[in-house]
Amino acid sequence: MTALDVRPADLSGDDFQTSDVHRWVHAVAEVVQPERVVWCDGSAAQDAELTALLVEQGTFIPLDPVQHYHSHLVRSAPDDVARVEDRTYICSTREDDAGPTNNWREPGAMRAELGRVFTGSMRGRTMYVVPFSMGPVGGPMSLLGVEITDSPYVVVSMRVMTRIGSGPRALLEAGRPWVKAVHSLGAPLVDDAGVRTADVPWPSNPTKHIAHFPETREIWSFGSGYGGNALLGKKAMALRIASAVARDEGWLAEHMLLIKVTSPEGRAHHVAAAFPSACGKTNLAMLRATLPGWTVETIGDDIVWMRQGPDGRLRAINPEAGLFGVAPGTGWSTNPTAVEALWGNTIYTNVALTDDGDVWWEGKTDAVPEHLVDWRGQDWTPGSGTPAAHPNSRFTVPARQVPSISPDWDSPEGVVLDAVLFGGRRASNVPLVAEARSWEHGVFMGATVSSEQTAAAAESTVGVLRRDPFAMLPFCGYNTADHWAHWLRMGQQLGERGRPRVFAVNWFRKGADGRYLWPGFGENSRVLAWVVRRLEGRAGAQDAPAGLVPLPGELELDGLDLDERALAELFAVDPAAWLQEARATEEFFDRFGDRVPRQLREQLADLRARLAPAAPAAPAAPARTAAA
Ligand code: OXD
Ligand code: MN
Repeated sequence: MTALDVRPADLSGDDFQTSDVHRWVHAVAEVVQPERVVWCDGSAAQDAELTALLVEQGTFIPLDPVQHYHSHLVRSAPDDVARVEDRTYICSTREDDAGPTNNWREPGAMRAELGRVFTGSMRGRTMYVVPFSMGPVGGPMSLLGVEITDSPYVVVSMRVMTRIGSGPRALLEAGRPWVKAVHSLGAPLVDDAGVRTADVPWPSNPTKHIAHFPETREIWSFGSGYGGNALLGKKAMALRIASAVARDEGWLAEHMLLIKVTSPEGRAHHVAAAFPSACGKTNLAMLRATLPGWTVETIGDDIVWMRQGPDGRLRAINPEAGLFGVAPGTGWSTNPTAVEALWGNTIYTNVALTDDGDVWWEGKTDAVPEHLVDWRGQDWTPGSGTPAAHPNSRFTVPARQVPSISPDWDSPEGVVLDAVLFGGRRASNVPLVAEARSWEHGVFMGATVSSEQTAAAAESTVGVLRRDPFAMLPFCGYNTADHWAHWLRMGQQLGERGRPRVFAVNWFRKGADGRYLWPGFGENSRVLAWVVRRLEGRAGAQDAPAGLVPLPGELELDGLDLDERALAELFAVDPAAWLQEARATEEFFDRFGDRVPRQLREQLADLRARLAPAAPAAPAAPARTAAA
């Protein structure tokens, strides 16, 4: 190894020796008892060594180097394929600080449990120490972390997803604050009696714990090697821990994409958007505008950190350096930009392998290959009756490879944020687009993000709203109602001039025949154009129960095959259905008791008043003709 390579008993050779990091690494090593400790420097040479090791172990399958420069396929264990939300814990001192939508564990009890499972958990393995930065190294909005892991797959993935190496290390040595993250596969190679067993390509443990201690800024993850369970800079640190830090320090850490939208006149606006998982965030982040003259550039596809800048405006960064995207459904017809980003330097997990060393997943191409090796490593044909790629299979790729990446995607000071969108997968009620009437109404829109359950769920739950406030349900590191209060406080702190405008969007509304009314994908640029025109004061709106919707003629629809009836249905208001939704919202709010901010109860009362029979008639549908 090129970096320091020392035994736990000999950590004094490390140049972190006087720092908290050194003491912590030493203490962790004493518990997990690795065979050796390797400090990761982020260098290409170390990455090449680890890649060679992963190939040798059978974890990495090298892909055809002509079609896929420096790219590899990994197959996980079949029972370690996704985040484990039921094993994900928030360990705040008080249960109320975790709230009813998180799994709470009393910190002392959790530490005792973790002590049991982590003791000796790295026996026979190498313990890697990965200093990393979320956000540009040394940037005013960035945060440092150190992940300890016994998975080389995690190290090479962290090198793509975060900034690791000497830069963060120098800042740690200078005494900057940092987040402690410990990850173990829970698969020691040497047992209590000292007997060694052979390794497997994807080690893991049937028992899994993903524990967060927001008060001490610590993450302890055991038993899983997959994605958000193991790449601890992402959901665990950049959302769960960072959201709690942001609450304390007056900023925001959110589950959002971030784009730059430029109008035909060349004016740029930055837009962040929160959607629950699997609602097409990556597609919107890489949208190819169909509306002539408009362009969309990518800044981030999953996480946004926002802080008030020196000029009083809210500024935003993407704290990640890579994409950990869901492969199925990302294809030449739905997101060609993402597919183009995958020209090389990509780690594929749980996708299928073609006979000529290429990768494939459902939706990558319209034509389905005649024969594949599926994500389990078994022969597959179109008649197999099972997916070739796991539905949660992933690509891990550097963000700089995305062809639509904005030149300021890694600006340390971030970009000024002009608008925030909230969206869910809503077959009914929620119109294509509506602007919030006020900051409080915008927070209400975020707090009521939800998706209707589809036929994939049990029949009894079809149509039932699954709540996902701010799209943060599995990612908020504290009480969700306090998160709403924090957004209200941020609005006050930012003031009228500093805060972004807020919109709700819904690409998924269906007609009476069950078909989607809106084509989505590139055509969503028409909605972004209306949002931008609102920001510029150039588009009119009318009041509707959901918010301010486009005036007739103000949504640019030229060249779109959308009939009048579909357009009317995209904005139709069914007061009875909305009142039913308001009742469901009240029940949801009641779960949080008196922690729900008064302003959100007022917004709910306001919605009901707008739906009362005496309220003015529903707004006219935006007419088909373009205004611009
Ligand atoms: C993700 C998710 O992996 O939201 O980004 O689940
Ligand atoms: Mn996500």
